[in-house]
Amino acid sequence: MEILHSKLNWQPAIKVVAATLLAALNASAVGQGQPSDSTSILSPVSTPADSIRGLSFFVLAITGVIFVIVASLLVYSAVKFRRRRNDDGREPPQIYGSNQLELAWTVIPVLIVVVLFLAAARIIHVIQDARKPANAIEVTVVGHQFWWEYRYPQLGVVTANELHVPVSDPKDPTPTFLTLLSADTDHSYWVPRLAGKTDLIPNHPNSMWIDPHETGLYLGQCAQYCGTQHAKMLLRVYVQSRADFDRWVEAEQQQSSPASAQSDQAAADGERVFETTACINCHAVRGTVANGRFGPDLTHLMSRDTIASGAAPNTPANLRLWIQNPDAIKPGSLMPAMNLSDQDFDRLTAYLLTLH
Ligand code: HEC
Ligand SMILES: [Cu+2]
Repeated sequence: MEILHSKLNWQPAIKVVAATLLAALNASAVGQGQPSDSTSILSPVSTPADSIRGLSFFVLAITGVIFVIVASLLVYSAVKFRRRRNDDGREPPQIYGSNQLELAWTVIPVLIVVVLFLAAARIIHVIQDARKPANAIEVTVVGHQFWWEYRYPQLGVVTANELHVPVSDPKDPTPTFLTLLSADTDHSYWVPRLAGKTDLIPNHPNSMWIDPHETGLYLGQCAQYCGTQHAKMLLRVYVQSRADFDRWVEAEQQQSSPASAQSDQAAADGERVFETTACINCHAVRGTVANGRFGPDLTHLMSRDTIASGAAPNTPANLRLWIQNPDAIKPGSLMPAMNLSDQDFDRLTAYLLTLH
């Protein structure tokens, strides 16, 4: 009894819960506070996402009208024909076989379903049967547990986790067509402001396209449970002006100059450690003996803002932590902790920092 009476003050607790919920909503809607970070399906910047939003509103409007009509009739009947105190208990008159009524409630729903079907079929056609213009950018996306590989076959560029595409001017569209493959299990590509979800399935190439008409960073997430670190398999799409994109491509096409050619002794030592340990079995650095494909291509590691598929910002401290103990950032990631000396980790980090 005493406990019941000692008045628990719930107000602060409720405030904390509300604030947390709001913060979570906010974070998912606007990322780091910039509108372009938003992942809201309600603010599309690309034709497929735009068509999907239009279709959703159309379906919502029709079903909304049906809901309002049915709910009003229901409430009206429940109130009007409720049992009253002076009720004589007799059944109301039973009416059978009204052809008009039967026809109406068969034909009208059939028509509604046909309209919804045609509207959806039209959008599916617009998105899936879009023709690829000659100047489209082509990217092959390979889903891995738990990161994204991006290959630009026309441009000779290979990178990871951060997709760069040019903005597409509606007057002179330069869309990007993605071929979706998987190296292991099912993943799903979903950047809500750019397009709907498409799965990456082993041995079954899928495709999708985007034509973002605003520059900015658009975020997404692997949308198909693919293992322990599925939640840290984040998507980052950088939509750039054509000039910025071309500059990025040109930089990515370069081989990085060997660290041994630079004056930094630690980096040169780190390069030797890198090339004599298992790193090279899983990672590629173009122009060196490292040509593994199990992990991300590291040729231009430092051109990326994040490491480990968006799990951490790409800072020297995070890089060192990552190679020493990947599980500290991404428990269950498929990169093993390498068990080297502290000095070797310092050297390796110095080397990685030269991979511009
Ligand atoms: C058994 C294969 C394997 C070995 C060996 C390995 N890695 Fe990795 N590495 C991976 C995988 C897989 C990832 C991606 C992990 C993820 O994001 O889930 C990765 C990610 C990385 C990243 C982050 C890249 C990015 O852009 O996100 C760096 C840096 C890296 N490894 C460096 C190294 C270094 C240095 C060594 C050697 C000391 C090494 N790795 C050894 C498989 C390996
Ligand atoms: Cu995945």
